[in-house]
Amino acid sequence: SSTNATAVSATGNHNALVGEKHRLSAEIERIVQGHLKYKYEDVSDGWDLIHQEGEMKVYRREVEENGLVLDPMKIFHTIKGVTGHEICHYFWEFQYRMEWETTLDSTKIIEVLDPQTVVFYQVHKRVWPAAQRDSCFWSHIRSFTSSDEDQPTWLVVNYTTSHLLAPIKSPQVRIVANVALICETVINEPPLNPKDIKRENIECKLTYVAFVNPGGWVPSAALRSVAKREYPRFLKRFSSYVLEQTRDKPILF
Ligand code: H15
Repeated sequence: SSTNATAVSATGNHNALVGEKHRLSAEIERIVQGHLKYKYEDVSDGWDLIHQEGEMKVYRREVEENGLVLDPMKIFHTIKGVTGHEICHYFWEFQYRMEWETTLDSTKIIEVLDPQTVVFYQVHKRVWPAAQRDSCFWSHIRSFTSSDEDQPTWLVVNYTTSHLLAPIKSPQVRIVANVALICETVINEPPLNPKDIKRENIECKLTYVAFVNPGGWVPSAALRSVAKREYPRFLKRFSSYVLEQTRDKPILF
């Protein structure tokens, strides 16, 4: 249940119209394009496959800066029976967050920038022996169609931002992150009439990338073992949540 999920009344931005420019438009464009380019970077060099389970492959690149672990993560997964639109819908929409997230104490929307972009403030569960963490990030959802494919690609990007409604209050430590979920929909053995496409004909190929700076100090070994356990756990739980939510609903292309 979403007892800890509070929506601040669709805040001050009365100009939240589709396509409308706002103070974060240029940054969002730059970060989104960066992810799309990076998505095709291959994982053979410098990346370690740290977990594999069914269709899911979890890669990590070990990076440390001043003794702080900043390991980028890259996960590939294929989920049968759902579309990329459905996966991104349940990942982006505030109302479902507390139903699949197990690593949060609370989540709220503190600003609506446009119909595809909101600012979240989240308090994270203490998963390691250190100060509690929080995060403040814009979250943007979009779809686009490249010429050689009929199904659109869907993507959600979560990117740390500062906000007047989310001041840093020590001893709480702020997580800095740049996370993207990119989804492509594949239709297998497409029936002649698109109306006849069944869930058994579709699958979603997803890429989840995370650049996370946990802030403060965290022991490297502890953080790495938490990450190795928690990322696959999140993707398994989230994908079964989406399967369960969509099972008896019409397909959202
Ligand atoms: O992506 C995930 N969750 C979303 C929606 O809640 C938020 C996330 C984000 C986190 C921090 C800052 C900005 C945005 O995108 C699923 C996250 C699964 C995390 C698995 C736990 C890993 C523990 C080690 C890293 C600590 C930082 C948490 C990401």
